[in-house]
Amino acid sequence: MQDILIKNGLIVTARETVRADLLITDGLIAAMGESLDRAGAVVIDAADQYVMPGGVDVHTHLNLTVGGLKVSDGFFEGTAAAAFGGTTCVVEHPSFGPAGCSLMHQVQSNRREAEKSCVVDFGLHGVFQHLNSQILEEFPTLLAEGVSSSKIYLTYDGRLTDQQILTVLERSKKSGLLTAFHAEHHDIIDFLTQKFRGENKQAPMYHPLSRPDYCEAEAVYRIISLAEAAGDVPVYIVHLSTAAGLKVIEAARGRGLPVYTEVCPQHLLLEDSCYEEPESKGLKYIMAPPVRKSADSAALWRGLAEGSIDVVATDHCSFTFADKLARGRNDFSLAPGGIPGVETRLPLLFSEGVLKNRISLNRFVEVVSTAPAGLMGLSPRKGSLDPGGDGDVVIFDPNIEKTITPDILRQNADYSPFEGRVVRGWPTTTIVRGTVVVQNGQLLVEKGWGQYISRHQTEIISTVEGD
Ligand code: DUC
Ligand code: ZN
Repeated sequence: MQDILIKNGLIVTARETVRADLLITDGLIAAMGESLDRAGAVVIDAADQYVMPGGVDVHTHLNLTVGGLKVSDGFFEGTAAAAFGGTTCVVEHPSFGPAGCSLMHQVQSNRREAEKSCVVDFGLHGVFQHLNSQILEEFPTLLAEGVSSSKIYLTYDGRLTDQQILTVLERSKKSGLLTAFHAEHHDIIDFLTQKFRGENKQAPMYHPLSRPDYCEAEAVYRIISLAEAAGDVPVYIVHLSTAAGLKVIEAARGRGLPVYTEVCPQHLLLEDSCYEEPESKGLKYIMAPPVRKSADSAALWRGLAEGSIDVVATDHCSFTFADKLARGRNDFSLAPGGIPGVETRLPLLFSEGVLKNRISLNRFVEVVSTAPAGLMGLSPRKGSLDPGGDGDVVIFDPNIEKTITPDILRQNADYSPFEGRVVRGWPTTTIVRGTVVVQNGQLLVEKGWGQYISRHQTEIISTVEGD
């Protein structure tokens, strides 16, 4: 493997911004300093560009199948899109598996598939869909296999009851596993959806109305209460979307409870008027939780800047507009939920966050790379440019201006929910473990270059008592 020397760039990490060169040897970060030299190294000139730790997206569904419908990308196309967007490691949330399957079932089947296909590194979350003694016995195996977090849904058919959640939380703390939560109140959503159907209110604009903000706030409050009862167990709320939910989280954090949160670009940048786009185009934005109001996005930006929101991930789940139309034209609730986003996360957050002075440049790196790597048990390999870590680097040109359209994106989707938005700042080179994966718009590695990353117990679960 050839050494790589990145010269003349501005190094940006969560901690600092320095003008320096960066040396990668044997796939690992070796040194940062002025006027570095290395015989035989491939030299990349990063003049006028930022050199940052590779993006870490800890919420993707690149391989999801739901209701017999598979997302449009799969691990190869999905991780190629990630690499084009400056992301060097993803952590996939697998779909629910066959009824009654073991906890390891979805992890093992997704790992087999991903190892053949990924072009960036990947980890896997576990997913709970029922609970029994066999599942409880699998907790240590999960961590031993590098799966240090698992998700519980409060909605959908695979949701757990409060009693089951208490059991999982208690056992997770003992076993050193972090529990992530999809926080929506199932019965309210079901009730409102049926009510709208009965009134013939089936256009996309009824999607956010069927999942009001109090559905999220109630679910977040319940999760935090259950975690408190189970012994102040750390919890991670995925895709927070509302000011009401954030308020609950901030109150809990104010009381010292270990509650961590992720937000996605769609909830920072889109407004619920999108559901009224003509010709059923509102279906493009069917996702759960839905796009909210501008007051919600404003609160989420504030939380991100102040630190009560820890991570920006994507919930990338690339159902095509064609599939959404085919199923949801006459009833929004039948359209598959999810949007593409893994490729546009860094440009959108830089352009809308840093350039609009909502977050600093170092906070940008923190929320797209360093914090998710730490919370999800990927550091010190991922998320920094510290010597000894993986040589995962994105070179990012802050002056490239692009208008987002599906044609300029690598992702295998027939639309982008951010279509028409002009952004400044785009990745030009993506390096994974010291190998250039994307440069000058070309994918330079074969399918399967990405490696499975065995994640360790996350740094926020410190009170392991053994299992
Ligand atoms: N919500 C979505 O919109 N898609 C995938 C999973 C989810 O919870
Ligand atoms: Zn998701």
